[in-house]
Amino acid sequence: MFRSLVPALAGLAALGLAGAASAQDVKIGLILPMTGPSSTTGIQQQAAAKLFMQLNGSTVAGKKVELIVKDDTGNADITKRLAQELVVNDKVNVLMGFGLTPLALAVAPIATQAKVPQVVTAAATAIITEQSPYIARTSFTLPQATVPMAEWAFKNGIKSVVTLVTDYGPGIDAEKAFAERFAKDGGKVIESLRTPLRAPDFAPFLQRVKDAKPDAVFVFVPSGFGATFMKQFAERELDKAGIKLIATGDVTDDDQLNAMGDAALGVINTHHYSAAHNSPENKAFVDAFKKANNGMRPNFMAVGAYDGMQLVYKALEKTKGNADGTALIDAMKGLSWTSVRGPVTIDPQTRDIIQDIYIRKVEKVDGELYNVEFAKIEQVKDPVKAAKAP
Ligand code: VNL
Repeated sequence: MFRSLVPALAGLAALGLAGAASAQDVKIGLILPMTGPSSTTGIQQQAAAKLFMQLNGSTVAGKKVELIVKDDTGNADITKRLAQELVVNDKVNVLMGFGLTPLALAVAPIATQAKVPQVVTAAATAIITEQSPYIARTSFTLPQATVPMAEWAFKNGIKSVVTLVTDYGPGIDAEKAFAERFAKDGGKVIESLRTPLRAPDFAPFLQRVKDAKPDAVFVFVPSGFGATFMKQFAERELDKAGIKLIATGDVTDDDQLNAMGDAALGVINTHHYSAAHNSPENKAFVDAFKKANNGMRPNFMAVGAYDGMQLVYKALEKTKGNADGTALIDAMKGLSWTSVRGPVTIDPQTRDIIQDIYIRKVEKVDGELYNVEFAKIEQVKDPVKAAKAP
């Protein structure tokens, strides 16, 4: 099969058809859940990657950049097959995307074996970047976003908490990071609840929270599930029972926040990006994104993909257009830029992103709900890896 291709390729080369385009092009295989339960992540990330190319051009360091988008539907077996096909058939120089942790993990061995950089723009379990030396991440880690929430909670009079997280990698990271930090400060997690990833019904869990009577419930659900959660939270009237809601910004996701209604008002949460972030770069980004996408507001997923593209472009500039996988991942280490979220750096040791984490409160601004930033912790590294560092 392989041998029979050789004469055909030689024939094409003789005609001047093969080689020319592929030697010049840099191909990015963007694998996302465009359909299925996490489709909002795919839709946001694809829109952002395309916008980046619209605004920055499709040529960098003399190379033409080609984006190939594939829908894995959120199924890790499909992600893996698509990554293999993109590497073997399309000869992509970069694999990008990965909407959920299991999807990112499924591709790590392929990145290692093929020596192709895997830029993780969404998935956020801390261990992901440790699964291959070819992984770099432009999203965040759950411990990075969660520790500041635990710190803020204790300082602001919350002494007992029930944690409620989605039962897989990022949720377990959030549960653990919250409990450790909160206990260290003197707080008490009185119950740790985990909800299923698929088709979650939060009602019975919220009833258990209500019965436990904590000062607050700390919640993580992945992007796309916040609205369902908030509806059930409001129905159970936990607020009227005096139980505060605190969360990572995945819950008060910009993609759905406006649809959540007044139940979300006042929720304190911590994250790395808000569409309301006050900077000229972000204002221009939000305007351009809305304009290109029928008014859709960008969320933190969009920004992860926008910065994923930024990272590849910056790495190509640094290598002067050399798209060799090892050269590219090496070039990514230590890169810094002003993201629409604020200043960021790819940690040269861990290949995770170092960024500001903001404490925000859901407020109405000009009739729309936003996560309004009121404090920030500067240049936060993933605390799990920072604790392990020599
Ligand atoms: C993950 C983490 C996915 C945070 C998310 O939304 C999120 C993950 C889809 O690592 O699977 O908000």
